[in-house]
Amino acid sequence: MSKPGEKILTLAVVYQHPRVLLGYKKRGFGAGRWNGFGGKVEDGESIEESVKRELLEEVGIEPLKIEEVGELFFEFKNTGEKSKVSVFKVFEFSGEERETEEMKPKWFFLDEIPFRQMWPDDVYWLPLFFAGRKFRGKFIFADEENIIDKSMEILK
Ligand code: 6OG
Repeated sequence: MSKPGEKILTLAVVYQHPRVLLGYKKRGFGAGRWNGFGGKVEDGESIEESVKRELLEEVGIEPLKIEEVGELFFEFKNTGEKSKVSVFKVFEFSGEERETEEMKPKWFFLDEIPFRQMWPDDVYWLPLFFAGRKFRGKFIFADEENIIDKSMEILK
């Protein structure tokens, strides 16, 4: 369920142990950071359909096996923006990842993840993601660099 003023977003991370596929965001919100793939859920589409569309648009792959593994709530004190991000794990896909106008993809080994060039919340939940846990987190940001409050709950 979404609350008034809260944006509903998806984030899909392709994980094929021991590597993870991330994208370097070239434009828009979060530009200059490595992240999974995703964006706003549009009117009339399901969350899963949105994940499929974003993966095709941003990196040219079609997910074949996905699972929703987490929920992240974000609030930015500087802009008042609030969002809810559904995090998906992509186990299998077809096609070959390619660079698009929005994202430059790259495979990383788990011990090479560029946390310093990622959103500051990622260091708290990505380890849970790789450990196969389900999670719910809430992060209050002062601005795009600084977290002022957080909570993380492991669901399973
Ligand atoms: P567009 O605005 O480009 O979608 N996203 C976040 N991802 C992480 N790891 N941390 C955050 O902390 C995030 N806030 C948003 C959701 C933005 C994409 O970025 C994700 C979307 O996949 C604040 O349509």
